[in-house]
Amino acid sequence: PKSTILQRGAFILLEGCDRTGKSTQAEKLVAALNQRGHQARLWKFPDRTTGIGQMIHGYLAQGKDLNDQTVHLLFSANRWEAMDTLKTHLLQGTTLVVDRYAYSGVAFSAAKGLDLHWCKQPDVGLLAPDVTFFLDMPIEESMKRGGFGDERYEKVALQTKVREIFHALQEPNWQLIDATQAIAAIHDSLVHSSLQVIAAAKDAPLQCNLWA
Ligand code: 2DT
Ligand code: MG
Repeated sequence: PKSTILQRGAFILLEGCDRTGKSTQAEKLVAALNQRGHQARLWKFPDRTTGIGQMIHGYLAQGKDLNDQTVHLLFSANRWEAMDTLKTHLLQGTTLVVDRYAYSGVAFSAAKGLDLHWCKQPDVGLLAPDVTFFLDMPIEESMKRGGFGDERYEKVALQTKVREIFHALQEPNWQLIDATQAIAAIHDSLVHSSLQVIAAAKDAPLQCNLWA
């Protein structure tokens, strides 16, 4: 009898500033991959459903004041507490489409004034994405999309700094996406690239070496 070797899923990350279309594209990408017979699921950071996630939500919704270092560590802990689940999904062959990750963690905290090197340390050794699609557009353009809401970080000056830091964090497996394109055009290129990434990742070991 033929033995079947389980092929792992890919870790596909979408990053970018607010209102660049990450969540829209992440949902559409999961649907398109499932339609093509790939098991795929969406994961979002921060995950506001956990105890740590609820503390983060209280802070973002402006109700609760915490110092910048504490919030930074909570966001990181919110990723660490998900690691076993994410690894299990990937090893069972499920591709994960992740909406924000440690790059958001560093970009927002460093934009508030924390040291960039310090910011990276708590996330060292997390699962590393197989690809990062960075949805990029000028902040003035994203503002035109109905403006920002009431959460703590939804301000032009901060988002402008965040965008600069994102650019400084770029790695070889990042793909820069012009987020001013039509939704369908961005979707098509994300599907195309994701299928290649899934094919390349399926026989590769999991990489638990972010920034290591
Ligand atoms: P959403 O609008 O996507 O829910 O994000 N953030 C996010 C951080 O400051 N650090 C992190 O580690 C992550 C994942 C980005 C809510 C805000 O939280 C910021 C916007
Ligand atoms: Mg938001």
